[in-house]
Amino acid sequence: MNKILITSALPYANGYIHLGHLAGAYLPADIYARYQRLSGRSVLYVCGSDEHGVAITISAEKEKTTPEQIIDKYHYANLDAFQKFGMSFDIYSRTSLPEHHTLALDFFKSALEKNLLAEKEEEQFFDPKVNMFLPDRYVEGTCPNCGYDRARGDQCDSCGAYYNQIDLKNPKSIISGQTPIVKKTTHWYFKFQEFQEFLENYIESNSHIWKDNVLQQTRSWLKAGLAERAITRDLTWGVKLSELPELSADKSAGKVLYVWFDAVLGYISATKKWAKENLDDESKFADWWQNSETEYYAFIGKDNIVFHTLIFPALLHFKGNFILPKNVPANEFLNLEGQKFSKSRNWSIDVRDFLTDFPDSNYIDALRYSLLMNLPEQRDADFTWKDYQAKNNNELAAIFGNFINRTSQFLGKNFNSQVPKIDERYIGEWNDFIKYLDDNFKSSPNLANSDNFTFELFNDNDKLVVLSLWQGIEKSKAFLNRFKIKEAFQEIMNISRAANKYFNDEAPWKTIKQNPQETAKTLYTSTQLTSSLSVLLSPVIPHTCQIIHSFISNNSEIGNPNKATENENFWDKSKFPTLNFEQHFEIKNILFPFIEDKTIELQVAKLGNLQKNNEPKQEEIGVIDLISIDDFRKVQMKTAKILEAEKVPKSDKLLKLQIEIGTEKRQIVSGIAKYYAPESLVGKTIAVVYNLKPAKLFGIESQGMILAAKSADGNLSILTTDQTNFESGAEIS
Ligand code: B3M
Ligand code: ZN
Repeated sequence: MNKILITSALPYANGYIHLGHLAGAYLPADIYARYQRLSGRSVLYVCGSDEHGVAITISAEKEKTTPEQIIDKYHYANLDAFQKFGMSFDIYSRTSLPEHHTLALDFFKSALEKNLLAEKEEEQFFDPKVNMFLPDRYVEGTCPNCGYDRARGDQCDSCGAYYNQIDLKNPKSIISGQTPIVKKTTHWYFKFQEFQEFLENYIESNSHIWKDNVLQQTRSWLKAGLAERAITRDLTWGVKLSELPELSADKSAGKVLYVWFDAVLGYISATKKWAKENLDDESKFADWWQNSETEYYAFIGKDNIVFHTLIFPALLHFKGNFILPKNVPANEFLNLEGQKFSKSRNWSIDVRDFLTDFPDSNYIDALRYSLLMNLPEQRDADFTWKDYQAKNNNELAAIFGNFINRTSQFLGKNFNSQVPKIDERYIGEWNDFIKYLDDNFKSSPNLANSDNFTFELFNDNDKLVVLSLWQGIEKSKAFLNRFKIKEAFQEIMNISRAANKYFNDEAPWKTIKQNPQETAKTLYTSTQLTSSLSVLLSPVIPHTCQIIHSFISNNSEIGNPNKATENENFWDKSKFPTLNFEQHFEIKNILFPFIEDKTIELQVAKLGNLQKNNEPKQEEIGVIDLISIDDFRKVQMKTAKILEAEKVPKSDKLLKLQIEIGTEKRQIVSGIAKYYAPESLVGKTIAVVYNLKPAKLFGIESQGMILAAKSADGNLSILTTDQTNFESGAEIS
């Protein structure tokens, strides 16, 4: 199978992403996606913001603003944080897009046509003071199951029970604080029970590969028996049923789809958007979702399990021709310094705050690494700053970085920073030894040994280190196939350990005096190990590996989306020697500088501290209003490349530009038509305001703004980068 479809749970655009989220559904999926791309598979990694649901309308009410403003604020902030953290999404979409609404309503319509929906009158809490029904989280009370006194309308956070809202004891409206009355309303129910047998078969046919925690929850739902579930709500925000002409207006008025019904379909609408933007053909989404050659993996946190193992599969199944998740590798929760993440107690680390304090890529990669090594794969895990420091200092710096910097420094002193030229037969022996291992031990890499292989040039150290390389690669693959991502990369780190030991045992600083040929071989091997490790660790520390690739002109990738290198298996190739003799090899940076105690202490002190820094006062000098650096930072600017430009019909001022910002594509409408011929703009690297709210100009959507200067005499010049081929997506500050 060569097509791997990966999704991560769509985060609500209702709050900033924190480290707990990363460890749950994002980092593992990104590592997996990068690994699969590096292994030569065709990967599509899809995510986006979940922009409906009552949590968002409640936030809007609390912040006295609109749901649109809430979702814009968090969508762009989270997208930016994800990009800086190194998430390699092929697309990060939004469920508020009209295309998504169309798709979700189409599923609803099909369910109606297939007689899978039942219309039922039911009793619901209603808040007479604000004249609205109170869905789900709009009401709090005492759990009918365990007595927890802050249970939500439909679910108890303490015991996990789901119940009928009106069974909640001592209900209170969270809007008015008053006790709601019970009133009748009509909703559509999905006949979930009709899928009981189908889902049982689906789950059991996958049970040998799914994680225990996922199976347990799913089976207990099946055991209790699936029941009808309401899939509409009385709300004004969401996918409105009134957009569906098939329903009579009086029935659909004031009704929206239940957020979970549309959210899971967000994966599909995002894929459609990707297909339209990248292949110019929306229907090509089917190559992924309606293709039995695709393996689909849905990464989520443990609170989303049944929505992905039962509800989503039921929807995919009834609609017809869709593939189902082959695995749903749900993680448990990450704690922070021994306690649950809590925004209200400021016991949290938002990714954007981390990035403000640690903007350099080595810190970001160290975060990825320490989160990985603490992934809550089997049970809840804990992130501590001390551990972050230890993982950076004792592992990334002391093992991986140290080996590479030693190799590079020794090469600088003794080999003119070039990969040493050695006896070709040594390379041949390396290749043959790998083939021997591949032929004999692939199914049991643990047992691999060199007993039956005849060496001519390899000494014991060479044998050991090449065996470690091979074993690390084979074992990592086996673990990754079972979604044991932490273990997979412990194996890769073991290669680093073996490489360090190799360098020590070979002691090139000694051999250089008596046996320079031996030294050359040691250093050749060490440069090759560096090169291999920079491929194998790319999924975890992509920024650093990209730097190494460029320093040593490695013709490799870091697992970013790149259709041009599809089918190239960099993972397996890194078993073999690939570097050229005398190619330049020089690592110019300390890859992972030490993190001092005081840096960490400062961060720990921030936790639980509810005092926000006062905004610096604005000073006034003359007529210029001075702004603080924080004000300036609110405007995010990035470099962008112009891919296409055309005149907007019937306007003599506007040009419509298609631009690329890193991996993202956008359209901007700009009032520069009088100053630039469209074709003269293509290929330029320009500056754009990245977090500007989209607007429509002449009915055309513009997603951002181009920076341009206008002189007193009315001349206009767009700002371009000084270096002509400067990359797009770079921060401007
Ligand atoms: N937005 C819940 C969450 O963020 C929800 C996931 C949707 S996945 C389709 O935890
Ligand atoms: Zn309870």
